[in-house]
Amino acid sequence: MAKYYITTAIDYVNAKPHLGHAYEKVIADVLARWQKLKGNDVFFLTGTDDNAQKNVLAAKEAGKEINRFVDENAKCFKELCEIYNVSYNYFIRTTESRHTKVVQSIFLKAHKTGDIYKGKYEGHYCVGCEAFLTEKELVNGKCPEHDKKPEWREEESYFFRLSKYKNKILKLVSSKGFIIPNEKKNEIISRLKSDGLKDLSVSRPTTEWGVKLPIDKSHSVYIWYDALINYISGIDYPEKKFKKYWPADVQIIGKGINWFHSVIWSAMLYSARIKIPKKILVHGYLTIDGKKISKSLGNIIDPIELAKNYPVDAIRYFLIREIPFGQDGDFSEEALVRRLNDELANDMGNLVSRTLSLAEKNFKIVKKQKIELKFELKKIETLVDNFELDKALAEIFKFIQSCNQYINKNKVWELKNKRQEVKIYNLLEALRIISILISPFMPNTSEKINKQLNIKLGNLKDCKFGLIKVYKVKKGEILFKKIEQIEPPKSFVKLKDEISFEDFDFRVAEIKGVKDHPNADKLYILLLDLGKETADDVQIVSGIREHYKKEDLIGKKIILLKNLKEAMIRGIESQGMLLAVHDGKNLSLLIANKSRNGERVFIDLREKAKEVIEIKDFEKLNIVSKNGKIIYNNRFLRTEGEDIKLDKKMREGLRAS
Ligand code: ME8
Repeated sequence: MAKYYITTAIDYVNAKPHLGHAYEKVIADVLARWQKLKGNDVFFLTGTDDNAQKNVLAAKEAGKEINRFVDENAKCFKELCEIYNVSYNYFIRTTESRHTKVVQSIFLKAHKTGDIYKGKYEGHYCVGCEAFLTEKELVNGKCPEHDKKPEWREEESYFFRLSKYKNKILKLVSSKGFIIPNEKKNEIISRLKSDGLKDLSVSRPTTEWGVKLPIDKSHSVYIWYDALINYISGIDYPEKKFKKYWPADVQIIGKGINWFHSVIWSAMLYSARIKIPKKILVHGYLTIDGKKISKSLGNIIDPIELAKNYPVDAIRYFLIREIPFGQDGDFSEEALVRRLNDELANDMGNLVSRTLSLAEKNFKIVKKQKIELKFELKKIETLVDNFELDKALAEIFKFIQSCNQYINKNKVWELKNKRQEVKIYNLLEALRIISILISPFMPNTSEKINKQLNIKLGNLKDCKFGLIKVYKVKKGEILFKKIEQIEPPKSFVKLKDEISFEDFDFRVAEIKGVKDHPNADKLYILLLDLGKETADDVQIVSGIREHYKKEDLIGKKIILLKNLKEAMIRGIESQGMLLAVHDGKNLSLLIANKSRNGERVFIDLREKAKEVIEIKDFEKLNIVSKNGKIIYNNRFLRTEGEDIKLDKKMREGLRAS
């Protein structure tokens, strides 16, 4: 019995899981179950990346204490595994002390070898990637993965001598079969050749969250250095389990994190004198209308919700069958329903149902020597071993279709006695074999077929005709119910507003001057002082003339949406808009009289705002008044020194506009 150690990436818990996460875990599960079918001793590790800074930011945004926040989200990832039948052996969380200890010991090892030194780092940091990006990696100044402008960071840091391993890594990644598929291998080789390998900053001068640096308690370990180590801490490095299972046979990851695994992880292992994993298996992304499904892009599909609407096996089948391994694949409910109806309900469901109906009419079906059906086991095995899982499924379904043709061609339902029994025995054996072959892909369905056949699931070596001597079957429920094409799609696709509060640049602005608009009697032209940062005064056109006298406005510190696209309003340029609430009759400005001119208005986060906002974006933002104060998502809008208030007494719950 050979050992087989398989891992997935560990997921950030800054949000709940999305279908992309489910996709990766299902791939890993299919491979793990396939190896078990072969009789191998499998260890399957998955888990969560708890220590990331972006988890901290997300907790703040949600107004939750960080430990509670990561616990709650990690629970959802575990739940995802349960619902999707992901047969992991251990679910690692990087907040576990066993992990912390291993991270610190690997860091100390590298330090001892002379692979760690202190320096200073400056560069573009993308919190989405949790990585510094080079100028070259930016597209129009933005991170292409998250479509966001990175922050500029300058900080003291400990460095890992990644550069020292350049030649070793180049040789490793060029070796056959280390990175699969080939095009992902070539990407790494060409990046290594064109950019070389610079030393890597592996600490951050913060102790807010994460693993403390064992040599300097004022720093914590850089998230990727920390997270990658889960693959060995999850099997108790350096103890018995580690000795048994390491090196990993396959490490499955998405294409965006190939560099971290093929290059950085390998160098870390070289430095610690630990063996390198055998394979890095890189899958593509699940997309919607060609766009990567991700929290940052906001086009989330909640896999747990999805599984309430469709059988989990149908989703597993769809994910594997639809997407050629290594490529991106689009998810749509229509495509899922089509495959469910055509391939699962029609082809497979009908075969099972027809065969069982025929067989159930007989008290028992006894072994017959005449074998009339065939399938390509070797081919299927080779396809799975080459990770061409979509093709392997297609091959299994070819066998299913051939069985359906066999029933039709021979009109089995019309045959009598022995002639019919031969055919039914052939079909029952085919179903038994099919149930084995599909078991890694659709474990629930395989179990249902076995139950009807009244047998136990076999191993891969049992995929041959003539093993069962007597069948006494009992027809069960149909495997897959057809689903009417749904129009419009069900509501599980949660398109979050494309825009979030942090994209809005709200500033405190002092009213310096007020003029009547020459062409409109409800409008004022306001001159605003935004403090030192904005040298010139900002001019806006505003419809508050009916509600405020000019002299009452001078000196008020109002809230300005500064990055609103400039507009011409009745011939006068307006460079933003002020916030107010209006109940249909009265209007009150939002004010912050104690704040500095130009000060940013925020909830908790103070990330940079978007370059330009469209008015339609602003209309999606639900900022409302409550007790004279202003809230967004149950949180008070504020500046550094005060909460934003209403200038006049107004009715509750008015929306800022
Ligand atoms: O990258 N389709 O976490 P993560 C398919 N914590 N796969 C996707 C995907 C999509 N739309 N979006 C993400 C991290 N993934 C790190 C990993 S490992 C030591 C640390 C994949 O939650 C992604 O490529 O952003 C990765 O393999 C996994 O889901 C977790 O992504």
